Amino acid sequence: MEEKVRQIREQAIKVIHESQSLASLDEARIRYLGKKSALLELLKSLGTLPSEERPKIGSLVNEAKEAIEQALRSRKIVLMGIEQKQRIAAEKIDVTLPGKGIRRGSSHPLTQVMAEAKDIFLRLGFEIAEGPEIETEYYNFDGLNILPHHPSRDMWSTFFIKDDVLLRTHTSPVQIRVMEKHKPPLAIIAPGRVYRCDSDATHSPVFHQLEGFLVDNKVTFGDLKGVLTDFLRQMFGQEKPVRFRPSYFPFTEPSAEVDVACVLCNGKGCRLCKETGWLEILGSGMIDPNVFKAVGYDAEKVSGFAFGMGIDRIAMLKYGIDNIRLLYENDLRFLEQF
Ligand code: FA5
Repeated sequence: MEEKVRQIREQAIKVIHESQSLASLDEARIRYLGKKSALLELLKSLGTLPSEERPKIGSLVNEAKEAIEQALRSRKIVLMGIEQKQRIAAEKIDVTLPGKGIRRGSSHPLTQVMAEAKDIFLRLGFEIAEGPEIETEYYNFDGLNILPHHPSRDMWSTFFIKDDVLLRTHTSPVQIRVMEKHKPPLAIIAPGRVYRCDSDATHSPVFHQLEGFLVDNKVTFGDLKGVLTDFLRQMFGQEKPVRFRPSYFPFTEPSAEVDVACVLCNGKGCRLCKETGWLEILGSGMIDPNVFKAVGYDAEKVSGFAFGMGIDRIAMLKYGIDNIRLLYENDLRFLEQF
């Protein structure tokens, strides 16, 4: 019996030392210490031995069990170390491989031009105001002296939502909204998206305007020209040909539009500028007394100028873009150039 216990113990320790993986070590544990192991069978058969032999064999079996458990623990530590090393070697990153590279994005040209235009006016002391893109007929037209049934309404091809509600056709409604709430002096810009039923190389059904207006008690047309000339020089540089041209808007009197030399022909005349050599970028003028009346100002005491510029047109002129649609197609080959 003693010999049998010794044999089991030696064989178990040998098998444990020779185990090459945690899985085979676990198999050895089940085989030598599990419910069906030879050692457990021996313990169960202790009762069949003469009583004077039982304590001795019992303690031999227990010693063998402890020795096997100790061998299992030590081998497990060794095997875990080996397996960890193998895993680290397999997962090793080759830092010399070329990287995937990060593609850098950039702001949309319209965002860039809008930011630049806002910056110029903020430096001149203007503050930013906003208004809704879904407007009422009153703010888009009536308040701006564009009365119902007056032919001047045809200047804006309007998307109506219902009788009195429309997509704003310009940013000028913000003039009324701000002046209704605040007293002069005011120097405000209102950037935003506007909508018109228009579409060709220089007209888009959705485009961007930047409205500006300044109201105080002795504002002159000279102030309007000074501010806009300063803006145009900062935006396009000293060299770019620009011109002021008399015009008409129901909410300004007198009125003027500003043109910049055409992006495609630089003034010679082509299909884009309809052979004029110029592209119109903004409308402007001295605020009409009827607008002041609509917001409750005393038209005898206050005066002011206003302008509304097309940001898309400015982007076309600045970057030499010959079709406004390119700004809305989101073609990465186009956008990556900015
Ligand atoms: C207006 O919208 C006036 N509210 C501007 C104004 C404000 C005048 C304050 C006086 C005082 P107009 O319709 O001309 O004006 O548009 C102004 C500018 O928006 C144009 O000069 C042009 O640059 C741009 N624009 C007009 N329609 C389109 C369009 N469909 N697509 C792209 N840009 C456009």
